[in-house]
Amino acid sequence: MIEPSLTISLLPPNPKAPFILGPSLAESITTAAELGYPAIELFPPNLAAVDFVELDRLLRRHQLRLSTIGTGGGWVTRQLTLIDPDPQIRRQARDYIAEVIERAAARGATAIIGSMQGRVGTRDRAECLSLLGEQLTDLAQVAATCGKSLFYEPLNRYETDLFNDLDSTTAFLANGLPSNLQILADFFHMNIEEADPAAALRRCGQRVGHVHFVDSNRQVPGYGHTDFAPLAAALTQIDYAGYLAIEAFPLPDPLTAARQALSAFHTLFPQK
Ligand code: LER
Ligand code: MN
Repeated sequence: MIEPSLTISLLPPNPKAPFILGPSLAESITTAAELGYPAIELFPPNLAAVDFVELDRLLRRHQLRLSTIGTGGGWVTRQLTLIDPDPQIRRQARDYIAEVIERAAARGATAIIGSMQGRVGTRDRAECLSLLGEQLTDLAQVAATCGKSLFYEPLNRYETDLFNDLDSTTAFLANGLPSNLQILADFFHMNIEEADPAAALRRCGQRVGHVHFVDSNRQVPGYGHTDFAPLAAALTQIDYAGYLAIEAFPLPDPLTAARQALSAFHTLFPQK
């Protein structure tokens, strides 16, 4: 089954960051449940910022699931990346993501690696890819021990020079990396990088593990110019059965954005 999930950031509110609700966990979870969302995606600045006892209590009380936890806080607040030239920083990045994987898995959720992948810049690309491959293999093993996948997200060219589209990411992962590494297809990045986003989804097939459901301008679906019907058809065709997480700017305001995204979701995937 394809289901929507609403992003909650625990960072101070910022209309330029692609998260709908936050920073109060209690208020955000209550709102997500009242609007009719079945799940949330959490973006914490770090793990100390998450009161997991409170999170579990709120999820239970509102019968919501945790779909995913983003690790980007490790980059935003500590500038940690998996391919940093300094082995100590690489180790800290790995340890942070490993802990997110375990905390997420304890709640049935999956961790996301987005901006913590880093950038090659002026360094040797082969060396950076080798570091990335080693780190992802290690972290995929941590996820496998918890019985979970690990989501790796290709980002547009302005955010990384590692992998920008689904084909190159698939080729990298298929070259000997663990099969529980799945791809997060973010429709905003895909709008910039893919010649034909629906065809790219179809080629990626079962490797698609998670989706960021967002319009061309990073607003919620319906506020940009993406044609979502072919994307929804492609997801159905590949038997996608995961979440569509609304990772978008909270515009014109968080509540309107959350309602609009849910309505766009139900139009594309009518309940049978
Ligand atoms: C994270 O999911 C993402 O899409 C990146 O652009 C970082 O914000
Ligand atoms: Mn994303």
